[in-house]
Amino acid sequence: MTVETGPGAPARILVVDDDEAIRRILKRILESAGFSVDVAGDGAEALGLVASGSYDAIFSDISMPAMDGLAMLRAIRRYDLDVPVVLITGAPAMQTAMLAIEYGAAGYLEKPIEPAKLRETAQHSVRMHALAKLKRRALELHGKEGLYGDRASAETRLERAMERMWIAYQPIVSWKDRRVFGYEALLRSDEPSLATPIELFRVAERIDRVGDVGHAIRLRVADEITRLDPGALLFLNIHPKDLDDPKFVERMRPLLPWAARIVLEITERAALDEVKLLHDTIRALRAHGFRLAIDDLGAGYAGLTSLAMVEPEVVKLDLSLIRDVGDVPMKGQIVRSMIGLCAELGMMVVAEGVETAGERDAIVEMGGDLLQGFLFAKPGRPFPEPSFSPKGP
Ligand code: G
Ligand code: MN
Repeated sequence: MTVETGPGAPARILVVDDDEAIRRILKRILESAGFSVDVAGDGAEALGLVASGSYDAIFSDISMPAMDGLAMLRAIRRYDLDVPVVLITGAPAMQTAMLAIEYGAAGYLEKPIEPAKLRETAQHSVRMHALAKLKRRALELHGKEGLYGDRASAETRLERAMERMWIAYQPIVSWKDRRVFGYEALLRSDEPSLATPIELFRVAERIDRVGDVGHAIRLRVADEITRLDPGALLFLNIHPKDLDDPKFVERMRPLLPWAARIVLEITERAALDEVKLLHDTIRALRAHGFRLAIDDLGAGYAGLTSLAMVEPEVVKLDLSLIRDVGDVPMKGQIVRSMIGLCAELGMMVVAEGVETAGERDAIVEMGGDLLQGFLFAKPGRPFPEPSFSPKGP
């Protein structure tokens, strides 16, 4: 059996441990599972190998003389931003394990290592790496948009916009079932200069009111979800700043009764590794029953962080990847592989911004089923019915 990441070549794994016997055992288990395995006896040797070759995953002991696993992890990131590093801990060291995740480890394994668990983790890491690499390629397909536009009287304009805000809902459909899978809630305002969420949040960020805007949205959604068909999920965007607010989970209270029907979307457009409380917030949200999605995948930051830290239930492919997906071979390849990998990782995939029957058919042919976009319905007052006719509305 061979574990492949691309055409032909088996996935490459590096094992780092100062104990020769452990290196040999791990190598044998992984090789019998079809991986190509190199070993290193310490951090310095490992770094030399990483600098000169590329690996799909690295398994490393945490406590080693000279350079420990965490220090090595930091050094590795200078050569390779994406490669998943799984740290191996001796004693049940929750503290170290959490630290490892904070430093960007893809996961950790406890000794003694069970072969099945090792193989499964290797397989998972290799797929995560492939997905991270695809994301980086997706980013290269398009340039990034500019960020700022300065204006005065932000306070007043934000107040006015908030008084005139409403929530638009856009259906996400299951194409094979021809039914509504859920709705994404989208902020709108009748204040013309701040009509879109991007502009409104840009101003809110400047005057530190992001938390209040989010709260107002959630209150409105909590009210409107009572009228939503119980079979439909509700997708709600979360601002990255919210994730760093110690009061955030408490402020989600109005939505707690519906947590099991709510998928919180975390955008890739922000750098999640700067969110210090990400880990705690995510854990608390999950404990309440919320599910999580990575939004705008393929449009934001490259790298593994968002996927590894969030391990989302749902991945939403950015509309820039979906546009003309059937006609641009490079996009087609990326999207097809993303859909396949997400399925293997147990993540649901939503294709965003589907505008034409051609895009829809291309995605469906690639194995995608959950679709959102103007082809089915524009965002509108609660709750617009999608159109399933061949050409769309
Ligand atoms: O970043 P996020 O994915 O949450 O934003 C969704 C945005 O995409 C909404 O503002 C929505 O109006 C817009 N949108 C939804 N469907 C389509 C579509 O088919 N085409 C385009 N161009 N935009 C869309
Ligand atoms: Mn979204």
